[in-house]
Amino acid sequence: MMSFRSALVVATLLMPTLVVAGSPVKKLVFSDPAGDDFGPGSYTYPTHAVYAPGSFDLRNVEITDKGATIQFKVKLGARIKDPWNSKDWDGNGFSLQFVQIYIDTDHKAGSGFTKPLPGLGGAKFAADEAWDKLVLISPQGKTRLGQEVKYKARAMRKSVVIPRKTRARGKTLTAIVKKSDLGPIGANWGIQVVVQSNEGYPAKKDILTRRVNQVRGEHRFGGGHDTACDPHVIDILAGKAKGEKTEIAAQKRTLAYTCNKKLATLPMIYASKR
Ligand SMILES: [Ca+2]
Ligand SMILES: [Ca+2]
Repeated sequence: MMSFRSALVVATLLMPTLVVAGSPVKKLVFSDPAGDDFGPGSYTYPTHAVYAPGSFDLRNVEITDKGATIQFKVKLGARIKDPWNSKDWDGNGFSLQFVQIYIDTDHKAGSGFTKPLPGLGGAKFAADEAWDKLVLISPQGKTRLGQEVKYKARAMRKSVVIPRKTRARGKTLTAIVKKSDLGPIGANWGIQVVVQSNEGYPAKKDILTRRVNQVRGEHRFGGGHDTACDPHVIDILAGKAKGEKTEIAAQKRTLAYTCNKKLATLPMIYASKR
């Protein structure tokens, strides 16, 4: 029989494991393959020269605990430029991209939102993968971004996190979020990262996103549908989000849609299940 003393030793040895399993983590990393910046498989970039190949091709996402802040780094397939001089509109040093990071913090059905932010066309999250927090990495200044969310997504506004700082360097966008706005990084968090394009003159109910039409235009994506029944997302995380080629097929499957019948699904990728 185990003595009280040795039982205590066993309990002490077990404890750190239990604590680690439920503890916050320092860092989460997700990757995405190259060349799948085409939504469900058919989308094409707008024709204007500013939309350089790879500009919306998601490659890598790093979420890092920095103490009082959480840092989000999103790497794309092309150098990030500022062709529309964002300084003129109180922007963040880039023009074209708009990245939305959806986080399921509790993995509970009925907790969170299954609809994405307005402007992603026909797309949903599964009921048990509803999002609780959304970090917006936009070239728009905080005031404009805050107003858009307040007026067009009133019910979601308390779950939307606007970073303290957003900047671009090389192929990478970096956003710094207050930890008090988000909480520590959970080992069981589910993540989805949607790459869209910043549209300063969006359709009435859309939040700063560029539409996808059937035929592409100078500033419209093509290969979708002229009503917003198609998912207005250019690249997303899919499969296990390790950057493997098979994730391209997984993305096509999950974004498959039929207008007025079946919405595209934005999957959550759970860090603990990869
Ligand atoms: Ca990609
Ligand atoms: Ca992808």
